[in-house]
Amino acid sequence: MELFSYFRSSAAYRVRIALNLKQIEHSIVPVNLLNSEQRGAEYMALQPQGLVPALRLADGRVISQSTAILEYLEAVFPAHPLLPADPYQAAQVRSWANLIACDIHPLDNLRVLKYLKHKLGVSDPEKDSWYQHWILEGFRALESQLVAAPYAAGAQVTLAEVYLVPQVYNALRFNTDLGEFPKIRSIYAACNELPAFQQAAPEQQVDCP
Ligand SMILES: N[C@@H](CCC(=O)N[C@@H](CS)C(=O)NCC(=O)O)C(=O)O
Repeated sequence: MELFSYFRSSAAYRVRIALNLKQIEHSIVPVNLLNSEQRGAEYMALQPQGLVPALRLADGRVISQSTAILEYLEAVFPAHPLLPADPYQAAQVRSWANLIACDIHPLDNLRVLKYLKHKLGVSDPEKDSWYQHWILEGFRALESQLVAAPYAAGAQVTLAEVYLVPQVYNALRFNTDLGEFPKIRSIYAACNELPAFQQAAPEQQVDCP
């Protein structure tokens, strides 16, 4: 299978982590967001929203939306499960993943930041403040719920880390002060000790300059 990815896309980063954790053979096809390749006719034919990631299966079928891709991988490759067996704990993990995927990430997406800057005339410092605001608000709610022993839900790496690590990476890239989040910082550090996370990092991607 092929993952259409951009090295700094946190939605693609989620899928790269899961592919590595599940040890699924795949190749990465870079889509350069800064050159607007995601809006080119070739890519739009695969993913009509013009967003990465998209996963092309060996038979040519395509899945878009990182959450749908992750659910597909979990269903087809159940080894190295990314959800706890207990239904309540699984719901908690999904809740944390959704907090990031639905309530933080879309507000800080490239197209939103471009709209703020180019259509609404927001200055760079104001744009950065917007970016950090939504991360801090989401992380405050998340921090109070996490177990962090050593991972979000306990001893098992789950979808919580698949969503959290890319979001923390982005927060740090935009100089967000994470001092008030000791659990989030320790989970991030613990995950970055694992080869699956190390190999999925933006710096390891073929399209990283
Ligand atoms: N909900 C989508 C979000 C995908 C998304 O926002 N991708 C970003 C990169 S993280 C993107 O392609 N942005 C291109 C743009 O904004 O033009 C998913 O989870 O796959």
